[in-house]
Amino acid sequence: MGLVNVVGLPRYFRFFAAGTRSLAGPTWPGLNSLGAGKFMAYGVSTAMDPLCRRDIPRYASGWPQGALLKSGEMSPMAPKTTRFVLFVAAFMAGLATVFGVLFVVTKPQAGATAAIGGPFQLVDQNGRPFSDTDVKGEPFLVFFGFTHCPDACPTTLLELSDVLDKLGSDADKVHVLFITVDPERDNPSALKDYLSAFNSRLIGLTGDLQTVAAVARAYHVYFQKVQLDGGEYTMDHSAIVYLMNKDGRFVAPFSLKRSAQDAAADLRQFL
Ligand SMILES: [Cu+2]
Repeated sequence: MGLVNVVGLPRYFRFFAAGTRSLAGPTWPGLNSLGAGKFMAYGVSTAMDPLCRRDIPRYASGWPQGALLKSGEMSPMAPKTTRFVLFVAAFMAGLATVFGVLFVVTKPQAGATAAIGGPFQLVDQNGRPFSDTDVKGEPFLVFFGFTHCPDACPTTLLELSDVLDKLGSDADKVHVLFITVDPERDNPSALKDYLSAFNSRLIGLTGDLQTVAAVARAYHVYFQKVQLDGGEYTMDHSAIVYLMNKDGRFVAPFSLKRSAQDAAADLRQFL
C-alpha cells in the first residue's frame, strides 16, 4: 500500500523541518551569550507549538489513510512508518530537553550583564594608549568591526555619526568606540584614514591580535578571518552596538533601527 508511504512520509518531513527551524530560533549574530536564554526559551516554545498543538492533530486527522490499510492487507510500510514517527518524536523530545537544559544553564541572572565588557588597554587612531579609565564616569557605545568591511561597519558608523550629531553639545559626555577585529590591517593610521569619513568624535581602537581578541571575548563578540580568492581575506564579525553606562556596565544592545534623534534621546538618559 503505497499511499501511506507517498502521502504520509513527506508530511513527517515537513513537520520535522518545521520543528528544527523553530528550534534554531531567530538568529542574531553574536547573541550566543547576550540574552541567549530568552531566545532559546522562545525557540523551544515555538517548537513545541507545532509539536503539541498543530501538526500532530493535523496529522492524526489525516489517519483515514489508515482506514485504507485496514480494508486491505497489512502494508509492509506501516511498522516502518510508525518507527519513523517514534524516532522523530524521540529526537524532538531530546532536542527540547537539551535546549531546556541550556536555557536553565544560560538563563540571565540579575547582574549577569556585568559579565559583558570590562577593563581594556588599546591604542587609538592617533597612536595614543586608550583604556577603560578614559571612558570612566561617562556612558559609551562600543562597536567591533574592521575598516575593510563592505557594509555593516560603514553603515553602523554613519548611523553612529548621526547620533553624535544629534547629541549636540552632549556629545562631549559620551564616547563611541570602534574596536577593530582586524588589527593585522587596522593599525592606528589605517583607522585614522578610515574614520576621517565619519564624525570626528568616533574613537578607533586597535592593539595586537591577542589583546584585541581578549577585549572581543570580554564583549562576547564573535569574529573570524575568512580567506578569499587571491590571498585576500575578510572578517566575519558580530555587529552589535553595546550601550555601556557610566559605571562601565553593559545596559543593552543599542538600537540604530530608529531615528538618530530617538537614539540620541535614549543615550541622553545615561548621561
Ligand atoms: Cu563590519
